Amino acid sequence: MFREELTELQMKIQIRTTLLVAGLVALGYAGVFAKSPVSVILDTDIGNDVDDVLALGMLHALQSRGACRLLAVTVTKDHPAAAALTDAVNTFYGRGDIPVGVVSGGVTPEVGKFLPMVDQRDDGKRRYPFDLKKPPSAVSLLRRVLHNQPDRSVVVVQVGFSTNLARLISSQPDAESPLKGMDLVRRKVRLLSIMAGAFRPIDGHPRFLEYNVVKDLTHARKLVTDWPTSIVFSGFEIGYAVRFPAESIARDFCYVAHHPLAESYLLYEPPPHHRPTWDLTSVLYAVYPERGYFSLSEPGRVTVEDDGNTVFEVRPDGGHRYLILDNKQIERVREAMVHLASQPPDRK
Ligand SMILES: [Ca+2]
Repeated sequence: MFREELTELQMKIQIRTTLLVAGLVALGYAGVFAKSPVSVILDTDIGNDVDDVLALGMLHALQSRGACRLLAVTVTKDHPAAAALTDAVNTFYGRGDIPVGVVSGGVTPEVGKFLPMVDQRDDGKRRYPFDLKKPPSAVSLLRRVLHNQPDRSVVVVQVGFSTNLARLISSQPDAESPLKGMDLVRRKVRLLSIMAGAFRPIDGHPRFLEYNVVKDLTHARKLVTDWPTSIVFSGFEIGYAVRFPAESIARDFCYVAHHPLAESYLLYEPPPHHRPTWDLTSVLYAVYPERGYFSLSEPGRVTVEDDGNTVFEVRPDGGHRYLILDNKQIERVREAMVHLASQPPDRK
């Protein structure tokens, strides 16, 4: 039948049917690719290098995009302003209710280059408001949060020292959970995405002692040996190969007069400085493992030697892998990080 011969009614029916089918196809298409948000816990030494602050900002952008849910942040830098700045950044992104836990007897108690900015005031008002009172211990908070999550659902991102997570797997049943820490992690955690170690030569040096490992060597060795889930390592060489462009700090964060990410960056090292993106890589992999930003090594086991050197041995049954990057991926990763780190908070 020719189109001109259709009655008006037939035309309407045909159009509505076409729209209905197109709608159902679109829904089905979206359904195939829809993914529920990744539940993330960030464990960070925020206050030492500045990549932790950018990594936290990225997690907020990813949460705004529905890609993840930040359940808690635990801190391994043993200075009170580290938790305060974490809460201030969370508050900046409209999520000051995310719980923050702190280490006791941890390493790097010095205040560092940018934590003091959390106490700045403009005309008597806090530049970066926060309302953190007395934060709980990191291990208690980790136990509480994990206990309340569905089994095998949580991705832990560790971008500092191993103090909190090594203590977590040694923890005993308590008011937060009837499980021992090891069993709690085995039951609730799906993956540990960790910035630690080095798996390729750095500037020609085959043996490179990476900061996160050597600063708390005892707990790093314990974690790498005993942690009961898969671990994906972002070695020093990965973030070292992807520099955050100083131009982005100057250009992309100006949507507010004072931005905690940009200000931390500038206080850490004045421009023009293209900071390596170590901690950001572990966040990007944790939330978007399937997007090809990184390649993965074969499965194997990492061991931490007495001096902190990390050695990877291929083993088909090993639960450890490390990230690999080629030149094309470097550009994609950098672009994703720039967009995510500089994404404005949700409008309320
Ligand atoms: Ca860090």
